[in-house]
Amino acid sequence: MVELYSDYLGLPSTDPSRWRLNCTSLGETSWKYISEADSKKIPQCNCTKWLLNADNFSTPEPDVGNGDANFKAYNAAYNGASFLKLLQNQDSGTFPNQYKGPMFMTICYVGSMYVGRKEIPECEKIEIIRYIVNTAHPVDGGWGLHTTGKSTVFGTVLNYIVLRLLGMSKDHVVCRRARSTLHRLGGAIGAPHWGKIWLSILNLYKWEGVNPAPAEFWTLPYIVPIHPARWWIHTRAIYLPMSYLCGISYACELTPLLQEIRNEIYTTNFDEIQFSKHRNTVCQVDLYFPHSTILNVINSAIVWYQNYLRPDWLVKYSNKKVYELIRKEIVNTEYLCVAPVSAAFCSIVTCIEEGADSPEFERLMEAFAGNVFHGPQGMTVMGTNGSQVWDCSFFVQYLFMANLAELPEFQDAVTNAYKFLCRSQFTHECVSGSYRDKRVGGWPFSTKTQGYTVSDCTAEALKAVIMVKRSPVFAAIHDEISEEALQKAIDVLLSLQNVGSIEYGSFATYEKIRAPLIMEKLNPAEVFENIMVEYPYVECTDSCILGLTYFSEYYDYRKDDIDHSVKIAADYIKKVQGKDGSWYGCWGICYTYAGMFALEALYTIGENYENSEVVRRGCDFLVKKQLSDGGWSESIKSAELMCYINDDKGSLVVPTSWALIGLLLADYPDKEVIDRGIQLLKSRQLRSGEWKFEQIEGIFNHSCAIEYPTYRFLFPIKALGIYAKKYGKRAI
Ligand code: LAN
Repeated sequence: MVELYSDYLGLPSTDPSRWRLNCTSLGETSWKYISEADSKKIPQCNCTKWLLNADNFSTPEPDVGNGDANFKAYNAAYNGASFLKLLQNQDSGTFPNQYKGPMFMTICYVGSMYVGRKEIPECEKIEIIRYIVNTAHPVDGGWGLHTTGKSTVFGTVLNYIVLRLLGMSKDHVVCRRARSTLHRLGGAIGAPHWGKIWLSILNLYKWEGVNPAPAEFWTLPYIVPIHPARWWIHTRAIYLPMSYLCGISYACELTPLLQEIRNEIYTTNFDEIQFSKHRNTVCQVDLYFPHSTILNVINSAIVWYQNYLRPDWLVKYSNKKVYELIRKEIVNTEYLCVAPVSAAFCSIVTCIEEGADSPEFERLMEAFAGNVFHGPQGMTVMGTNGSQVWDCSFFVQYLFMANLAELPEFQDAVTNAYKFLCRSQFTHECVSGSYRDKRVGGWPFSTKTQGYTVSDCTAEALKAVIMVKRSPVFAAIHDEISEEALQKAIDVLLSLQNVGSIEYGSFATYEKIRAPLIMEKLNPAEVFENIMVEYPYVECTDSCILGLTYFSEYYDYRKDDIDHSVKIAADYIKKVQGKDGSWYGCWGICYTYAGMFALEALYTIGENYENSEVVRRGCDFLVKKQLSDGGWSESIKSAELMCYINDDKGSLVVPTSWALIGLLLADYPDKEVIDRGIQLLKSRQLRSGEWKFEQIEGIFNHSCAIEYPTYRFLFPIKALGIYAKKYGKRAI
């Protein structure tokens, strides 16, 4: 059992056996704390027990367990899949998990509820406090941008405020330690832009000290290259409601509690702070991406314009346009919004426009529950409302790749995941005027409700669905999705490929690149990089190749277009390979992640170690990084510093699997290298088939780590399965 800081401190906790996870057929989750009497009547499902670390979680008893003399890679893949099957939710077919890591999300829930004067249920309060306490930095008691980061002003001030809003006393040791770290870092005055925005909304800072986000941008014609609708989906979704709030300098009512907090988070007296001088004051520890000079000049000009020229009517006019767009986002995502940060700001705007008691605000807060997730350390707000489609696509594919999907004992699990994918494909377009692309045929990362197509999620889901449709064993469910629906997915994928000169052939995340990459110079967020516009991503490009090539193996639709698309995508991948043979990954950590994707893409177009220089260099890079125990290890620092760095913890299961998959698919000739990696994966597996959490696997925007709890099952199963398929069931 992990020792939790909250237990050590004697903080209250709820009874894990009373929590129930509700999951709709579309994969939307919400947690309910039921009464003791009900909890005796309504059973808690096995996957929920696992999520909460319950003692009575029942694990499979394997035929051949780890430690037995004839325990081979095949058995390890089999046991891993048997274990993962237990984590599948029966109502949806998904693998619900606490998709956590970022430490600036919980304020979104607690802050909007506070602004709307809605009470958070006691059971949630207790668990949110526990999560924050349990993720405090062990040495200084502060919080970082993400759970494994150093303490920053951003993380510390926001989580401190959450604790205080939820009722923790300022004299509690947790608050005292956090406050002293916050003061050591210079106090709340050094919060980055988004931190300052939250502080201002909560009346803990003054808007004149916040860099501007003028709503007027939204009134420009789309043809203007810097129009916000050309920005990356997340950034524009966040700046949209933010610009409304900036425009009216919204601050919630100053309650006695907020008054107290004002006196706690600064190193000087609140009333003496000249906020307008602190627009650009950002603590050095927080600063990952400093402002460009051009941004500072533009900001000063806008501030001057806002102070001396800006007519009231223009603010009203722009905010009206902004609110219309917010309404469209709400409709397109059934009140969820693209992700929690924008959801919170949209909720606050709605609260202002419609009132705290309006059904609109209530529905937004209800939908927000999809982002709130419980776990052994407590409850938190996740990076998105889950990773449902992404996980199910991999589950289906990797069970096929490991020759397990068609075994009777896995057919139900594959069927459930497949049906979920079929239900999750987009079937209707966004309302017009939302600045959104056509989405029918696409797939999202999480749920259909969330509503945003992602290029690689579409490609991976498409591949998974075709695998089931090609298998005679699954004949009864082939018609769950029509061939025409697959063709629509192809249309979406082809429409997403970039054709600009620098990024020719690549794929970005949600849309084609809509604005020049140089726009990054205007990135105001200070703590993230590559957020302004879409960028070409090697992993997304790789996945798209997988989806496109797999489709065209079995169907004739748009063959020439697909061939051309795959060719230019592969050229792009080759072009961006580093001199040392590596690829830099943006969504997983980091070179091992991207290496796997690139080598798999090249494998599908027939390139391997024998016949391709690019593949050879890719493999040699990975092999050089193998550690003496046969495993691979990669640290989040790789992503931040853009060079390969091992993690302090030594070999890790997930990067080892990534490297092995790349080498196996590339037909790397030295089997000894691969055998040693396979041994490591086997040695880390428990007899039940489980692999325990070792290290955070994902990243975004170069600086923020995020956990993918299913990766430590999916990728070892894939690696072990491909190995067993290639070298036989009796190989090590
Ligand atoms: C994700 C998670 C999944 C991820 C992959 C599918 C793995 C990737 O290949 C494409 C990009 C995507 C969809 C992605 C984009 C950015 C997200 C949504 C996240 C990393 C999860 C959280 C993050 C979101 C931007 C968080 C909000 C913070 C901002 C800096 C805007």
